[in-house]
Amino acid sequence: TEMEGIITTISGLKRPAASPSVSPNKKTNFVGISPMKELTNVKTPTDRPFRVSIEGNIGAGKSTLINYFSKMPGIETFAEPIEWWRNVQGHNLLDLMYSDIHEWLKVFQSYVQFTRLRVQTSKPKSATTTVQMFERSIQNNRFCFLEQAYRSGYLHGADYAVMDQWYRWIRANVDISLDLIVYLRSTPDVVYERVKARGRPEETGLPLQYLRDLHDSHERWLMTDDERFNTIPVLVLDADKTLEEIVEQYKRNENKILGFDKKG
Ligand code: D5M
Ligand code: MG
Repeated sequence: TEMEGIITTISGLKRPAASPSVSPNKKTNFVGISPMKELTNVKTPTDRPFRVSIEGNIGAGKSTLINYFSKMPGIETFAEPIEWWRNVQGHNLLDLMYSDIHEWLKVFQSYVQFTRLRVQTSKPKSATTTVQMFERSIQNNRFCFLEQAYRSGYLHGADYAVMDQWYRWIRANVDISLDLIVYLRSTPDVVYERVKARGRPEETGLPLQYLRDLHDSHERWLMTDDERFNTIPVLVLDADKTLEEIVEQYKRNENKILGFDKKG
């Protein structure tokens, strides 16, 4: 059936609007600053394209999904700007980060946030653009990687606080809203094998534990009903399957992924 392969379907569509006052004593998934929903000055334009972000662990199949949809008319796809990270005026920031994470994660986080903001605020290239599809998001950077970095002790509380302040200002003043998150949910051992097989030079020596932590971080962010962590609807797909089966899931869920279910 159409539902096969979906663990949870659009878990957040009917969530009530978040109350701006959240008790500070309420149990939190987050170690540091709770990502409370804030009042924003930004009104999401009703005529902008449907914005969907593809999320998941390293090696989960995000690029495969992006490639699959990139050939369709009206859909603009934005692969992760990894080439920007590899060449910042000649510096390979991705490589520096993996070779000395304590030293380089800070500036890497800061640069990733900047590049994601640039990508996510792209004006539609044409009047016929109905969907903008992103490989990861500025929300991912804030609630997944930054959170993990702080939790793992790679970031000082002060670094974390500065990044959080930036994020809050951006959210309050720029339209970074997303309509849907597609979460390619995987098992760390499975993606570990894929990452090894892919053999991206910067990622050689990436420990399984890092992928486990990153997995937990995605789970805390997306597999929760607590609207302080995520207010965006989530479609969960099983990314442990073979590549062919994963593409089948994309096909079966095409209308949801492209927002056609919501219209009309
Ligand atoms: O690969 C994207 C690569 O970039 C992977 O090595 C993870 C890394 N990445 C992406 N965003 C961040 C942040 N914010 N912090 C640290 N590392 C990051 P992919 O296979 O597309 O997942
Ligand atoms: Mg990728």
